[in-house]
Amino acid sequence: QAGYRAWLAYHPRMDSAASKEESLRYAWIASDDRDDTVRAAITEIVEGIGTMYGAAPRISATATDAAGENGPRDSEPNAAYGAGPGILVGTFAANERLRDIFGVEVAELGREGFAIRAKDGVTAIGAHTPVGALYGAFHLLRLLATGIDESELEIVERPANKLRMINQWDNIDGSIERGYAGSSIFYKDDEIDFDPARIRDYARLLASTGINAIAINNVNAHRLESRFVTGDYLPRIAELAAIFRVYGIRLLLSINFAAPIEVGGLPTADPLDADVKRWWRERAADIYAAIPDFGGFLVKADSENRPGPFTYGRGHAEGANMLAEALEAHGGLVVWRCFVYNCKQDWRDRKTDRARAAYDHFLPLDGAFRDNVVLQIKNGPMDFQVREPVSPLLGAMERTNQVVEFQITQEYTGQQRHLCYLVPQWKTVLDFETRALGEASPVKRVVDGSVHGRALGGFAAVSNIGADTNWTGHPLAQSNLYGYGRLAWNPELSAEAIAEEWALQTFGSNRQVADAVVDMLMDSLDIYESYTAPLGVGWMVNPNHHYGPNVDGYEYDKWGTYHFADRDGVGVDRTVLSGTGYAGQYMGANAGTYESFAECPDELLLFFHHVPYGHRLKSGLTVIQHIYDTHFDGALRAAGLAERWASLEGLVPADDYDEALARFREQAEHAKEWRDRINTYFYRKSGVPDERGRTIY
Ligand code: BDP
Repeated sequence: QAGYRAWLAYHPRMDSAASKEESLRYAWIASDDRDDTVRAAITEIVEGIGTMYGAAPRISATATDAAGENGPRDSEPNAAYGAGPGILVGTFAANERLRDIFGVEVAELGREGFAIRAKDGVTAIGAHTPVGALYGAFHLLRLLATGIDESELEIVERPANKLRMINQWDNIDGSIERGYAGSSIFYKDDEIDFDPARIRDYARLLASTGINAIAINNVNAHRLESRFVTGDYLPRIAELAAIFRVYGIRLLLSINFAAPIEVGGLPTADPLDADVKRWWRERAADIYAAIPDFGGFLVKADSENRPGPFTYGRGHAEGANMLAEALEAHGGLVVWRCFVYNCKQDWRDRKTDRARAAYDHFLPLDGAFRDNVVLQIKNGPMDFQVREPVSPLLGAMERTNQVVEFQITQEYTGQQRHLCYLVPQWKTVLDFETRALGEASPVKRVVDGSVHGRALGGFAAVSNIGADTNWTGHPLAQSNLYGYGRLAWNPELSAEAIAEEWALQTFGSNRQVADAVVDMLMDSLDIYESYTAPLGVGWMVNPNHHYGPNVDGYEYDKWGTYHFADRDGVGVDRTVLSGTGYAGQYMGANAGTYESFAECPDELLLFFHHVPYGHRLKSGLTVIQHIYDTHFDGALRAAGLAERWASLEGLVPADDYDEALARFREQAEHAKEWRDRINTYFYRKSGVPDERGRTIY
């Protein structure tokens, strides 16, 4: 099936004559490196160029071989090397020829960067490390697949972020928490059970975008998953780590904070208890014996009924530091999540505000965490809604490593049945000016470490893949996984440029297809937002599974997710003056902007303020009319997506076409349901008719 190859499809170039000519430019490929990662790079290039141009480069002997120093090594004759145009790939240390070509600039590349230079017929990809060379290979293939095949190239790239991580929410029973693309590719029936070829293909997809870390089990680690840190499971986990290692991806495990009790038979999991500390040190030693480059632990503690240090009257710093000490000697990290809030709060207590929780819990701990601890902070203060303000915790801690956490899996954004390209949302977050240090402290600079001079930082995100042949269910949802990796590597890339890269690589170089797909992707977030919860208020979804409209589904529940709609108005008063005080958590002028009724941006108005239905937005519309208009409009535009997709029949692979068309049709129907439920609800509450006289049931 077409979707399986995703953006590594390496479609044949359209014009076969031109294609033939191009292939002559890559007659051979050579490297003096012999490790698995550079070999993987070579394999990828051979396959990619072979499929795109119809003629694969010959794996040639190298410069050194040609000089006869090492004797014949590969079966290929030496004559190919240097004789015509070809590709050199590898590390500077191993390849004298690459050192000659690149000279002095190479120092800037860091551990994961690469340089590409095409000149005089030779395309050279050089890096300090094998994984840098691999990233360079994928980059060259991306350029070729998107139609950039200059005979002269001069490229230097290095990732903006150190940590570029994926979190799998996969459970050992084979299910995936918030997974919308089939069952797990890692587990089945309470066993670690995988097809190595599929894991390798996942690693290729991830590495091609620059992902360098993966936590392979759900942050909610339960009984069997708690045992992952013990000997029983380590051999299989080590096999997984070995596959990912070739692609420069370090493996992490989500741990259960209570594992010393549940697995270790200790009476306590108190982080200050000597036996508990020893138990974790022993686990770390076992893990590193099996997986020498193990990445570390991802921890969800004291959150949504998961155990944590609070049970013992200890704080998050004490909990995280205890684990960090166990991993430190081995070079491991503790990635500690800040998604900590009281999930049993009461709507009658208007001073308890879930939005405040991460900041209230963690800000006082700034500077208290060890150097190998990274805090993982969700992009917004609530939970991956289509629209939320940016978490005020990002940037507020000056002496603490932080990564931003996104959700690629579309839990609240249509569950991969609706189209919702999330890259524009992530861009909004990354470009948000935190004002941590005056005017030049956007989130992207906070998490890359540069604002506060932190050595460690980056991105984490919840994966959207499963065992479905096309990985993501909705074929176009692949763009979110691709886009996440690309942004983690370079947050300056535009959402549109990423969409275009993705479309060209995935569907081939037909411009009509690429343009249509890019336009649909770029419209999709706004369309989705239009027919769902309005103006930043969020949460009007069915409880538990979170799919489909249910305006009051969570309204009188304990989860702290309210809209407070009554006959007069709607929205949550989070001001300092009269509300929960959340607006005051922002730095500098941001606090005032959100506090003020007049200055608060329209799209977040109901997140910060409880306003009358007749309140006039900056757009000129009243709140109630905005709700009606966006919902009518959103449903129409959702139907339009189905039509736009239908215009591509015969131009995209049939499997993808059918799979997506069925989903677009469902989306169009479902958007009408959203429209009618939301509009009817607010019409009944407010009694205000639609100015434009449309029927509201
Ligand atoms: C929420 C999900 C829940 C996760 C939680 C988390 O509904 O399944 O466990 O996030 O991030 O979005 O821990």
